[in-house]
Amino acid sequence: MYINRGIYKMEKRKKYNFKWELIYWLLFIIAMTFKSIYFSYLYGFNGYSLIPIILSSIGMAAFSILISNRKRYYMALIINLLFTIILISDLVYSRYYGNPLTFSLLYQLSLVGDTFESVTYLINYKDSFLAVDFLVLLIYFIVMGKKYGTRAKRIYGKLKIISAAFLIACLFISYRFFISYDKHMVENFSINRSIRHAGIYNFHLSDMTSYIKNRFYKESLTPEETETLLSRFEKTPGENEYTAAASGMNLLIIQLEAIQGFVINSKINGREITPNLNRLIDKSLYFNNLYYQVSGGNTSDAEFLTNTSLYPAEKGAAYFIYPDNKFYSLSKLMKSAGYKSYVFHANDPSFWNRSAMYKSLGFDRFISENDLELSEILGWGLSDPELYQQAVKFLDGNEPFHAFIISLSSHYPYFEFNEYDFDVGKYEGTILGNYLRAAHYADSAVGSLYRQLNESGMLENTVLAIYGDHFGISMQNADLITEFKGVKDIIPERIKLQKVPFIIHSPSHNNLKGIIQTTGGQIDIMPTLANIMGIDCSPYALGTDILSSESGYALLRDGTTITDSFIYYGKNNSVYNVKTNEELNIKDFRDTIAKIQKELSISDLILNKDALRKLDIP
Ligand code: GP9
Ligand code: MN
Repeated sequence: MYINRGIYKMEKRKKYNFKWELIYWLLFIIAMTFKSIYFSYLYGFNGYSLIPIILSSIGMAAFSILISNRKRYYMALIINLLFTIILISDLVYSRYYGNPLTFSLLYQLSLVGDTFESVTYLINYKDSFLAVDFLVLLIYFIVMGKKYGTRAKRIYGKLKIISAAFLIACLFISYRFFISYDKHMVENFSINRSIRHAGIYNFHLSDMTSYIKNRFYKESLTPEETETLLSRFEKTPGENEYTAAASGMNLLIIQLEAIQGFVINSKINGREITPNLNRLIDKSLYFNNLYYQVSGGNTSDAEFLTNTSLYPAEKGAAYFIYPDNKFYSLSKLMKSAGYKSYVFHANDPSFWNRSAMYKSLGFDRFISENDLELSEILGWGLSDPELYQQAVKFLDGNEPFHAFIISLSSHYPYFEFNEYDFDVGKYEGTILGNYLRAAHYADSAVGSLYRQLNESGMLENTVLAIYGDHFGISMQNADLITEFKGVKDIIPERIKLQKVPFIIHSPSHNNLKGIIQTTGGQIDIMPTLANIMGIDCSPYALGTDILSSESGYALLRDGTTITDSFIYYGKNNSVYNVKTNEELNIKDFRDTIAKIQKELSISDLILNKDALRKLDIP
C-alpha cells in the first residue's frame, strides 16, 4: 500500500509531455502500416494499396484513444501485439489452406489447435520480423514512460467527440476500399484480391462483422431476391441412360483426404501410386475433369459441396457460419426415399463443427472417434483401413443405407508413412515424396475396403462413389507437380492439375463404365449421384448432373472458371485456351464468365439469408 502510494506520487510528479505523446502515436501508425506492408510481402502479393492501410492504422490509433483514455498507451501496445499474433497465424494458416484465418475458425479454438499441429513445417523465420515494430514501440514507451509517466493525460468532452468522428471517418473510408473492390470489372469473389486492395486489417474487420451478422441476424428476402431464386429453381431434371439405374441400392460415398487427380495412373520408379484406384477406374465411371472447389472450410467445404450442392461460404467455413440454416441435402433426399443415413469420420466430432452441421444436413447418425474402437492410430486418428473395416461392419445389417465416410490418414504433412514400404525414388525426403507415399497408403486402404465389400457380398447391392476432397500439394507449390508430370510450369497447367478423381462404381451395372471428360466440380457430385439413385434433386441443387450435360464447367470460390474450352484465372484476370494454353483476350469471355459467376451470388444469397427456410423448401 505504502509502496503503491509512493509510485503514484512519483507518477504524479512526472510532467505530461505532448510531444512524446504525438511521437508515440505517429510511431504507432507507422508501425501498424509497416506491419501490414510486410505481411503483404510475406503473403506473396506483388502490389498493394497504401491508403487503406494507413487509414486503418490511424483508425486503430483513434480507437485506442477513444476507448481507454488514460491507459491509451497500453491499449495501443495491446492492439499492435494482437495483430502481430494474428498476422503470423494468418501466414502460417494460409501456407496450407490458401486463406488467412477467419473469425469463425478462431471461434472454435480447438480446431485451430489441431490444425496447428503441423505448424513447425509452415512457419518461416521471416515471420518473426512482424514483431519488430512492436518492439520498437515498446522500447519507446518504456524509455519515455520513465521520463514522462506511462499514464496519459485524460481527454475530455470535445476532444473525445473529435476523436470518435475521426475514428469513424478513417474506418469508413478505408473499409469502402474493401467493399468497392467487389464491383471490379468481372464480378470478383476472391478474398485474396480484396486483401491486396484494402489491407489485411480491413479483411479482419469485414470478416468479424459479417460473422456476427450471419450468426445472429438474418435479413428477410426482398421481392427481387425471391424472384431471382424462384426463377433459378425452375430447372427441370435431365434424363439419361443412367437415371434410376441404381434405385433401391445402398449408396456408399468415400471422401478421400488430399487425393488429387494427378496421382491416378501415375508411376514412380515403375510402380503405380494408386494401383487399387486405377484398377477400379477400369470397371467404373471415371470423371477425369472434375475440380475441387473448396475455400476457407477445406475438407468441410468439400463435404458441404457434395452434400448440399451449394458453393462454400464467401469467407471462412460454411460449417461454422451456417450450421443452423435449412439445407436441401443428399441425406435428406435419401431419407425421404426410405434410406438410413450415416456419416463416419475418425476425429473429434466438434472438428469443423461437424456434429452441429451433420444434424442440419439430416444425417441419422454421426460415428466419430468417440464411437469407434481406436485400434490403430495413424497421424490424426484411427487409420483408414481400420475406419473402413469398422464402418462396413456397422453398415452390415443396416441396409438400405446412405453412408458417407471421410478418410483421414493421408492428411498433411504426410510424415506418418516413413516406415511404409513405397519407394519414391528421387523424391525421398521431399514434401512431394511424402505425399506420394501417403497417397499410396490411402489407395491401399481403398483396396482393403473393396475386398471387404466384395467378400461380404455387400458390393453387389451398393453404389460406391469415391472422390478427393482437395489439393495434396497446394496451388502455391504446384511447380512440384508440373515438374513431376513433365508439363510446362505455366498458370493454365497449374490450374489443370487442381483436379480430384471422381469414381462411381457398381459391379451390378454394365453401363456404369467409361471415362467422362466433361468439366465439372464437386458441386455436381450430388445431382449426378442422385440421378443414378433415381432421386430428383435438380431444382435446388446449384450443380448439374454431369451425365446429363453435353458441356460443363467448374467455378471456384476465387472466381477462377474452367470450362470445356477455356480457363479464366481469377487471381490475375486472364483467360487461356484450355487445350493449347494460349492466352486469350478477356473481352471475348467477359459475358460468359459473368454469367457463370452469378452462381456464386445465388449461393451466397441462399446461405446469408437462410433462403431455403424462408422459401419453405421441403
Ligand atoms: C479433419 C480432417 C482434415 O477432421 O477432415 O481437415 P483439413 O485440414 O484437410 O481441412
Ligand atoms: Mn482434407
